[in-house]
Amino acid sequence: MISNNVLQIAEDIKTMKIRGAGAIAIAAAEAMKQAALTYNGEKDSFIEYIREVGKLLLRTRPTAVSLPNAVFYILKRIDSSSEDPVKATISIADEFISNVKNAQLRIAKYGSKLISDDMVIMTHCHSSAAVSVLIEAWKEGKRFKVINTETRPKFQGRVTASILTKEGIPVTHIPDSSIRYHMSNVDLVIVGADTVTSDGHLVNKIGTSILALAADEADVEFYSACESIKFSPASFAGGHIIIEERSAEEVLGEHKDLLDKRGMFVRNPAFDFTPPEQITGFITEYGILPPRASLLLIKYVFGLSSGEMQMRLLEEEP
Ligand code: RI2
Repeated sequence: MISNNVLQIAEDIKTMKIRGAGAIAIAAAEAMKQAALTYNGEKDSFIEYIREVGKLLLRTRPTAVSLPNAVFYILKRIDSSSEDPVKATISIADEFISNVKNAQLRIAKYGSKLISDDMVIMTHCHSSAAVSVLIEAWKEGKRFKVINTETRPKFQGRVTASILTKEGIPVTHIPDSSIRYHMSNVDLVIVGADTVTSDGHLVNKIGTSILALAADEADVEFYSACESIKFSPASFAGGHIIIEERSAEEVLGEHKDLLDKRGMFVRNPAFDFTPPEQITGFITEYGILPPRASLLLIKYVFGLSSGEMQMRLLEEEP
């Protein structure tokens, strides 16, 4: 039986109490570590148990690849470790979490090089990677302004506005629908990433593709700040990216009685695709890569066969 603290982390990811592609990967690794720490079954059954925990985590949210990448990082290494699998899970999970945190620090440094004084930088939703770039540049003494979208329907832009203003960074908070209106005043766009495919498509919070389109039209550079765990090895093996479709209630808020009207439908996809042609680069812990280098990064970090391995486990019945 899966322990309560592990079930709780899975529930928190599902309900978006823990959110953001990086944060859910770290939470998944932490859940697997907790599963090992609280395991009291037969030694021989542990591998089966930890795979079940992995599958439970994989079912929480479908789009951000950082989550399966966290789970597979741990499962793959337990299989090849000579250490006792319970102990190995704990140390591998710690290693994963520390790698992600180091990656975030490096991304902040690389990204900050793109920023100079007096720039106006637009961002969307709340991405801890994008925010860390802005904060690093500010701490280095650069002085710029940020325009940030509120990001309906869950308003994660408010989190961004609150973090940036706490650092002293001036923020203009705008409705998503005014992105194109403001683009003529913008010098640079930096967003996060939930998934990057092997051919360089960016999957990120719904509305990102509108931002990229408007930036392209206005000849503004568009970057996505993302750790290598946001790149999808499965996309190279023919895996499809599933776009999470969320509830109608989230869109309607206090007007959910509208749902009772005949002929009334609501759609609420949480992410969209931005094509590589509209992306200037990905700010990763390995440097700033053009979208066409995505497959190279996947090969370097995961190995080309990892996509098929991931897909096999994903296809297994729970
Ligand atoms: P970091 C978020 O998704 C946003 O789409 C954001 O750009 C992305 O995760 C990456 O976030 P959600 O969890 O890892 O709010 O950069 O649906 O924090």
